[in-house]
Amino acid sequence: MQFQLSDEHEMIQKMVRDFAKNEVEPTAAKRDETETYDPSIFRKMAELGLTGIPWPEDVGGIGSDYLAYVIAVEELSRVCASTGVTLSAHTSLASWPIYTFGTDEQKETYLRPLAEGQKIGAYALTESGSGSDAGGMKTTAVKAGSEYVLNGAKIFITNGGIADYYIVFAVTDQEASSRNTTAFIVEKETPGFSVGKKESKLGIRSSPTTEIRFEDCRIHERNRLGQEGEGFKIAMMTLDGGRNGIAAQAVGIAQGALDAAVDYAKERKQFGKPIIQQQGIAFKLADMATAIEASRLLTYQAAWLETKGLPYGKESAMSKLFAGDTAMKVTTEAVQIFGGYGYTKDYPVERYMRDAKITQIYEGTQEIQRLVISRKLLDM
Ligand code: COS
Repeated sequence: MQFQLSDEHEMIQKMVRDFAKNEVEPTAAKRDETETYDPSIFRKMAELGLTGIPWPEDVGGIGSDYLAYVIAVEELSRVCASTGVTLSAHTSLASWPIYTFGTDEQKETYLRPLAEGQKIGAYALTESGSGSDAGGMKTTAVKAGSEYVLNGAKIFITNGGIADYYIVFAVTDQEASSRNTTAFIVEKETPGFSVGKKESKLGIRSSPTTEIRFEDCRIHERNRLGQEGEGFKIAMMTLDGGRNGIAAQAVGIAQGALDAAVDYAKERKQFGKPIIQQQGIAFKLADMATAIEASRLLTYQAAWLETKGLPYGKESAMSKLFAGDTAMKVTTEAVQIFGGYGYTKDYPVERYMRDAKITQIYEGTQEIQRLVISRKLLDM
């Protein structure tokens, strides 16, 4: 066992930290306020190779691993959680299933441009009537010759509207159980595909979240991902890794809030001395730092397991559960340390607190993570 990052991981960490500081942080508050997605940031991430971190070079990636990927999401989220989730959904939710289940042709046609960052990816599972009960989806895909005709709508799609390719799950056999679901790669230009309502959100406001619709949307069978009926398993396996990306986002948000709180506590004086010299504040900071470190270790461990080809579903549910709760607690404490100033937009901690909340909800609520963990424990 060793707890040291390799030279390659340290190099990626430094590169993303510098990039985040210089290119992402300066506009983070403004983009949050105006709910604006900035495509130039994704383009710059592509130039640095961040859009294809874990994929081999022969499919357009940089040949690194899942640990490097979560480090990148963490460092981006430390200054801007919206940018963190843009990369996380693109990598874990869209590129991963193509890398894992795609044919050689699908990898060449879709994974390569995603990995190289010429295209953006998204994942479409949730519907208005099926959130936690993902198997209850109603979107259908009916076979017609060599095509499938998709009808229905998906909601809360991260990268909605900005994505070029969507991994879409639809019921292919309505007579069978709702599990009889199939996955498809849908291009945004496909007739019958459209982007619906854009959500106005509490946090991650510069990451677009939209509805997407399918009206007699014809998808050729060469764009079916995996086998017919294999979609629910693909959806679940994709989320196993995606959850660790969200854990990394939560670690980054919490670290960003702690950094701000430490700096503030060193400067701010009350009762004639810096507040950091007061035990109530110093101990709060100690608890925050300890919870963040534990979250980081869980997250890096799950990424390491995935890189080694070992089971990681339970561990990534644990990392998201613990890191998400930590992010919420730490950011709330950071606002408390800033006092009244923390409640204003003059400081970044209120943004961190708003951004943290979603890490307890998306890619499976904390309740779903407990379900996944307990089922693994009880072998159910
Ligand atoms: N990997 C591989 N296969 C999996 C799996 C996983 N992680 N999880 C479930 N499966 C398989 C099961 O093995 C089962 O296969 P069989 O039908 O061959 O036995 C099938 O999928 C159905 O599994 P299960 O019975 O556990 O399904 P449930 O309806 O009970 O749902 C939960 C399981 C609740 C865990 C699932 O619906 C879930 O994760 N919900 C949350 C969805 C979510 O995270 N949404 C956010 C979307 S992104 S913002």
